Amino acid sequence: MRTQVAIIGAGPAGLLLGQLLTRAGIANLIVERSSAEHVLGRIRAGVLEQTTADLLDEAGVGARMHREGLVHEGYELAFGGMRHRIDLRQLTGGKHVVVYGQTELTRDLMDARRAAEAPTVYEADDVSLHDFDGARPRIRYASGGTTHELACDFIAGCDGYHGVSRASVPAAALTTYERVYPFGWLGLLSDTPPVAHELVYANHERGFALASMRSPTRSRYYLQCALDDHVDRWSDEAFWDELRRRLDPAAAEALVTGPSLEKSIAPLRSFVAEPMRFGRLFLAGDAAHIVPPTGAKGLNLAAADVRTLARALVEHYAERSEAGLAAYSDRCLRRVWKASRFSWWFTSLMHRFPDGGEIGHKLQQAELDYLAGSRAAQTVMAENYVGLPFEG
Ligand code: FAS
Ligand code: PHB
Repeated sequence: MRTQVAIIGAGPAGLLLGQLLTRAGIANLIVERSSAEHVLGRIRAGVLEQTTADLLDEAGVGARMHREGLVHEGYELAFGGMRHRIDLRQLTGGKHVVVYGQTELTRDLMDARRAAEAPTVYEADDVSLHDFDGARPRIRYASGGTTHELACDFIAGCDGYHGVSRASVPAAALTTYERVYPFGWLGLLSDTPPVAHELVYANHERGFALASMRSPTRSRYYLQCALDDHVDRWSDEAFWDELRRRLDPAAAEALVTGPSLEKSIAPLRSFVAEPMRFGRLFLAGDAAHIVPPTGAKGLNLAAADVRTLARALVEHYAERSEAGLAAYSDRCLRRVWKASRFSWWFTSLMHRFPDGGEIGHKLQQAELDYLAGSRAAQTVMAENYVGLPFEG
């Protein structure tokens, strides 16, 4: 078997890359370890930068996002019992974000791929990468009890943090940077109306909380929890009680509770692998970098990588130019490191650090108090939250 681009992973990065390549007439095949249902069952990101929304339009999959997504022109910071709004539109000269769940974005991409009859192998086992440092890369995988080999021109490693792509790169060729945070996020999804029209990020002495949403009738909440915590220890009632304690009084009063549709704990880390290219293997999305979800950057960085890679591959095939492929890693990493910094800063500002002591909380309160009163500080925060402009 042969294709032009072999894509490993059918998460947002792999599916979005596949969609952009298919629309450009570049043959591609996606191999995915899990079933499509399992991929859709993972509840993850909720906020799209405008550049990500624009890319979905470019990929021809933005229609439902425009119908069902929620345009948010600001969000609120809750601390000291009060809420302070960050006016994204005013502070960034008109920009906003779109609240649209990763699950729905993934569903739209799967539907588009099916409609284009582009090949996807789900529940592929034992995926392995070969000869990507040469001119004739290949991947192997097992499906339906048979081992398949796929020759290709390029391999896109879109298989996330635990995937096989980055793991296939010789250790000596890779430099990794990692910071593991001393807490996780306990997330809950419920068919209840959100506590507010916009997202509320809460800094509380008991720990961080986030009130997000998926629609006017579906809410997504997060509580900072201990690294050794377990989701089975949290009844719905215990979750709601703790959330009320951490939200400001107005939000706690407005909180509508109900049965959880999903509850899970995610660890938080900052991780970057350099470079993101190895011969004819290109890493994109979580395969190359992880950010703490506080800044809502993970999914948006994956989309930014894919935008850069798709353009470079189109340039290679249509114009026989290698410039985009040569610049891919450096171009992506400049954006990745800026988003990593913002995500680290926002996480450090909003969470209770076990070894931070009382002074840690006091310093956070001082920064939040400064932020609430400084247009300059709010502008810096808003520019990063809506997503920095692309270079070139
Ligand atoms: P993904 O991990 O989404 O997709 C990789 C795909 O590759 C998966 O489908 C996997 O099954 C497949 N795969 C792995 N190994 C393979 C192999 N050997 N062979 C074939 N396929 C393989 N971001 C936010 O902005 N906000 C959030 O609130 C948020 N919450 C998150 C919660 C969790 C638990 C996690 C893990 C991430 C969260 N993220 C969040 C980040 C998340 O949204 C990612 O940034 C986004 O999924 C990145 O997409 P991909 O790079 O496609 O990686
Ligand atoms: C979400 O709704 O899942 C979400 C929103 C904003 C964040 C993180 C997660 O910063």
